Amino acid sequence: MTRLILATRNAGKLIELKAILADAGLPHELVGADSYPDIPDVKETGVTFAENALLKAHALAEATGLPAVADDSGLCVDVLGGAPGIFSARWSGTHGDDRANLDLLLAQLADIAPPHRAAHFACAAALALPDGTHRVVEGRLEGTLRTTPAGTGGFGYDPILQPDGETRTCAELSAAEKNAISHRGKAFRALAPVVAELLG
Ligand code: ITT
Repeated sequence: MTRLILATRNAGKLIELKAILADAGLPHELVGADSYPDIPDVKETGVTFAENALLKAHALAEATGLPAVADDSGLCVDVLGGAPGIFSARWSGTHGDDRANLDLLLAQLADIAPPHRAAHFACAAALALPDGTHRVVEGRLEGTLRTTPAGTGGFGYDPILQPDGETRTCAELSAAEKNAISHRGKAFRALAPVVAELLG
């Protein structure tokens, strides 16, 4: 069975990726980057989700000699011109402090009324092979930002993003419900046939 490395150190993402790729029927052994603790973190120097996803996937494929998939994702708020965008994980200054990131965003939007709180999650999903071959695809989840968090599921900004057509936030959906409509679900379901084509 071909081993496929999932180039993420975000525990919430890793859980979603494993479920999405397993549901897509990929016959590969899926291993998180934490199985390779000696590999240094990749600097996310790209200016788009696609560039950063490719940086992460290539770095891990080169370091391990195995095919790697990565995502770069974030929340894009219309009234902020698409921010936090690629800075979503470190919006408050501390990388990965989900609660501080969410609180800062809510404070910044405190005076913005519901009709102007449109936002979307975006995800670029990349596959890189040790020989340098790569592919990247993208997915989105459109919605509106709540004024107060609700729900305990998911991670990151899930408690404040209410998908269009839903009455619940992403953090109030089950894992399967979120994966069925999410930016990450859409991107990795599009990447799965590409993985199958390139890796067999
Ligand atoms: P890796 O780079 O190791 O994968 P990371 O958390 O740094 O982990 P990103 O650079 O892609 O990942 O940043 C993604 C951030 O965007 C994440 O920390 C959340 O704040 C937000 N985000 C992305 N997808 C999300 C989702 O499905 N639900 C809620 N927030 C999400």
